[in-house]
Amino acid sequence: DHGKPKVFAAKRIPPEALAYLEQYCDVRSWDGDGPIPRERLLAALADAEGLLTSGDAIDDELLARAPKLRAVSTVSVGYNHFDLDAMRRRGVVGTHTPYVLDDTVADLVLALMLSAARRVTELDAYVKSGRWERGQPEAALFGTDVHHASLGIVGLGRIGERIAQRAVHGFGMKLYYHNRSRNPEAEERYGAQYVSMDELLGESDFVVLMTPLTPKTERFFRKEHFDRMKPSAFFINASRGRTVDENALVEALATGRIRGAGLDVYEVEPVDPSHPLLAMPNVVTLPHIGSATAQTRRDMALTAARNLVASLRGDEGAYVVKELRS
Ligand code: 8YV
Repeated sequence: DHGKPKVFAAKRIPPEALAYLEQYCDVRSWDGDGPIPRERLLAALADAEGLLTSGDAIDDELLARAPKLRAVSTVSVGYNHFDLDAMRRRGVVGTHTPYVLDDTVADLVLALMLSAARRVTELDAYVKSGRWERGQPEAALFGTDVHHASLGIVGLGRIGERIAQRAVHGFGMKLYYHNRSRNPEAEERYGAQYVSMDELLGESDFVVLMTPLTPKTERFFRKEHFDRMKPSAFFINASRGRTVDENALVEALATGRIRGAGLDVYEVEPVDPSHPLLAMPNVVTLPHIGSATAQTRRDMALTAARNLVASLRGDEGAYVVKELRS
């Protein structure tokens, strides 16, 4: 492998992606179960020029132990694990995997909305536990309609637009959104109404968080936001758990301040089995699987491999994160 840049793959990737990477790079991989221990990762980077990761913190500590590192490619669209200032200071390129997962995540958000509203997980347990003894389930187990309800998307970006397409064209929903900046295409295409956060919270039967996790969005959704929501409303989060004050979410659900929730992400992951959210029948809990279909995870890994090779070769076409674009 003389002359090929040394790269370290800190997570297992599908064979197609590994084969692509090995065409152009001298690849070493972590092949253990679960995330690579931090010290093993730092030691593995001593002579690496490229790193493929999906969540390891790329910070001063790591960069100091990787003197030859030029490019980091994350197999994710979110890159809150990138310390952008540290990477910029050392001239390290960071890339991510937008677009390939937009529809898969949007499907999962609709699954969370439908499951929470129609009480799918609760009623699945009802049937499987033998409690369905006679006739129709009683009215106390009835759910909430999704069709023609109102949807408020906080963070209407690429994934948000795919959610809007499903909600508006598939379920006839009325769409509100709140963003840092306007999204005229979505307003045109889906009749999305740009409203204040207050108005979105007061009008929406479903509130969907789809913002990236940044210093500005860390725990931005708090008690005051839940207090503004309709008591019949559902809260859906498939972006990052740390965009919400999770204690405020627990309190809003425990006090009946909101009707229910559908969650794919949590402040700490994996979520602790004793976490109060897991004991709430009106909360649908999934293990951060928004993009986790075989096809999409293969596409993400291939995109990440291509990003890494392009970054190391100075080729065009890598999805460099916007804050690190030259
Ligand atoms: C990733 C995700 O699989 O793409 C993202 O940002 O949240 C998921 O698709 C996850 O981040 C990997 O750790």
